[in-house]
Amino acid sequence: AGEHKTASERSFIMIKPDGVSRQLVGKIIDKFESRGYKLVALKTVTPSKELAQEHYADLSSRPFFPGLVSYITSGVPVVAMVWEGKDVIKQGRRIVGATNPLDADPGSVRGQYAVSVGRNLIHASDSFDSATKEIGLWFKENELSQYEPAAWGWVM
Ligand code: RTP
Repeated sequence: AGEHKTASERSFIMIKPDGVSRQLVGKIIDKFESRGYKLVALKTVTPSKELAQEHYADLSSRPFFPGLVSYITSGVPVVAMVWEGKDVIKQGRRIVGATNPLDADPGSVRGQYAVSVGRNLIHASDSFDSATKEIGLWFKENELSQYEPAAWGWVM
């Protein structure tokens, strides 16, 4: 379990269309940036139905799947990001909070800004395997930046 907990661990984080519409992008990015994580990639994407279905393929048999796909493909862009750093997959899930915002810690993104599971603002990879799959689905290799943040030695 420890082998991926290095400074090079990466997670795919996506601000969903409600986060963009509600102009919460800066506040959300700040939580990752000020924790010390390194921004590796960021872009807006207006997802196609195919991309949304592929991203949520594991949930395709769930009753909320069609509603989830329409939410993600509302026509408002999402902000797709890759963040890197120590334990970022698990810590990213904590920053985001529980799936149902009513169960989310008040200091988390969902606990601070949302009340509805169907409009829960943000996605974070839930494992090393999903992070690898999702980064590959949303980004090309040459969209992932390689650099050393100035503060990296002080925070990681
Ligand atoms: P995400 O993948 O977006 O980070 O969310 P999650 O792991 O916390 O939750 P997951 O179970 O994977 O569900 C994915 C997204 O589907 C929507 N959902 N709606 N109406 C419902 O009961 C319901 N349940 C899940 C949410 O947008 C959830 O984030």
